[in-house]
Amino acid sequence: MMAAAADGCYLGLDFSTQQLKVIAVDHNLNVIYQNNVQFDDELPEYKTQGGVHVHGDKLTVTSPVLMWVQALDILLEKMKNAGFDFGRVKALSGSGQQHGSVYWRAGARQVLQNLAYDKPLHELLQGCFAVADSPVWMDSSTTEQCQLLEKAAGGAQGLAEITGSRAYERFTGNQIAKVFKTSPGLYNETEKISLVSSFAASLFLGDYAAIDYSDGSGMNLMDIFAKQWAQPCLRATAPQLEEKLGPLVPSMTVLGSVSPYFVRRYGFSPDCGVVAFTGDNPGSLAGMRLQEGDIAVSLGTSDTVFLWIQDPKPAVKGHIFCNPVTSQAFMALLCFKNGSLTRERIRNECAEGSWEEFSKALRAVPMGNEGNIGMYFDAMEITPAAVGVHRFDKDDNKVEGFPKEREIRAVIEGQFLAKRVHAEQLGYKIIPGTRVLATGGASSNTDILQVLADVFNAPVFTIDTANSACLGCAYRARHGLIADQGVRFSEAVRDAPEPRLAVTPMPGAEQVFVPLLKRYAELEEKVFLESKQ
Ligand code: 5FX
Repeated sequence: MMAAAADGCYLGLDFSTQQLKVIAVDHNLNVIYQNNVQFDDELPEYKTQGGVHVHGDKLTVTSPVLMWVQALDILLEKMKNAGFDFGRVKALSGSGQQHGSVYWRAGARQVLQNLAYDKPLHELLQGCFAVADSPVWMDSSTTEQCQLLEKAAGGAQGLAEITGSRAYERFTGNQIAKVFKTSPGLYNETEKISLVSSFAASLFLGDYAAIDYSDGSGMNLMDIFAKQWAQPCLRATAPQLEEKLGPLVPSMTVLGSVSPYFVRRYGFSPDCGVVAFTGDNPGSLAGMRLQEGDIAVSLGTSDTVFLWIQDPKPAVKGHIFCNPVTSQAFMALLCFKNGSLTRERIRNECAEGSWEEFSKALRAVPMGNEGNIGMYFDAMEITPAAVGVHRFDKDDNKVEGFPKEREIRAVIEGQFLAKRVHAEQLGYKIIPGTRVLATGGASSNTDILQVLADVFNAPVFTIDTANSACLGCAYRARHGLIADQGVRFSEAVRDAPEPRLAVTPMPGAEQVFVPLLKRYAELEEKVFLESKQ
């Protein structure tokens, strides 16, 4: 029997690096169920550490694809045993770690379309993968392939202007090129290549699922503006690639209904829709309900920034992806390696290891740090590729050190100036109504958030993102069912919990930080060029 609309619920799944997660939300977007399967602990026979195998060269990193399939068997059994009513699920969607790839052997589609419901998926699909160990995002073994691809696309900037990113080792095209080069036999046996996201959608669909625009943007193979495969990139990667990749679709597409296997084995409704799966970062953008002008800043071991961008300018730093909740916009992703470890080092050296003392110092020195600027790249930074500590006085002279309180303000202001500078270089614009959404460890410190609000001249909200990709995909499942009626994602998720307002910018912040942003950009470029020599 069909569940009444008000009884309906939506599932979001996240095939992430270390675990498979599920969240169910009801019609009002309240979370009604969540569970997970940890790969290392619950599937020890695959002998992964953190969900992956790091190979002898330390550069090659893979995960067994059958482990992901078996994790889904376990998760659905857990849900069944907990009495979860699959018949209520009106639609499901999901996300996968970005960039990873799955190689389906010729004949696998037939198997997917004819799954016997009395057997678990991992038994049925055992012979379906030409490459048993899928390359994942942690792999960095494809430098040679990256160089060849950039050459074919007119250089790093040329490639970025087509695909949204310069060549990155972990991006799928370069991984596919390596499979073709090192195992041409396996490549030729492959009838279909999926991303982790579209592979997971294929399991539910009982057929090959299309790659969505947003996760497809993490491959170095897609023209993100034309929303088509970029032919020069395909040609430079491997033969017959377009056939193996199949079509690209908008991220909110309903791909079809769940396969009869799930109806008979678990009691899903035959009408339960499968909405295109996407990457975990796009999934998080949906979970945080980022809107035009918003920026999300995750303050963790490394700091990550997500942006909603209307008119992107791809660069050799950062990534532009198609936006997962509307085909009319883009998102950008920036990674900063020196995050909380650097903040903690300065806290230990300048505030006797105390966050309270650290906060006191932030309050004691006026915003703008009297024109002093610092860059603290303890480890080789990603954005920009530079290393070392670099301090400048108000006249841009290099200085050896700052007094302790100034050093504390310099590290926090420097980190946030960098985020705004690089965001704006990618085409991001702060507009009236812009919100900064802060997450991660340091987002519990209001004095740090005050600096963030001042540098962006925008209010800062805090948000819990522990499961944002998974939650975002439950929201996307709901939106997918009504997107073709012209309902926007933001309207579909209006009832979801709001982020909490933490701080607003101080009066005069913009006047202080506009000149500092300009100086920071120039000084950082100088540091970057010096680092290259
Ligand atoms: C993004 O480009 C990444 O490589 C990672 O954030 C993965 O998506 C993690 F799953």
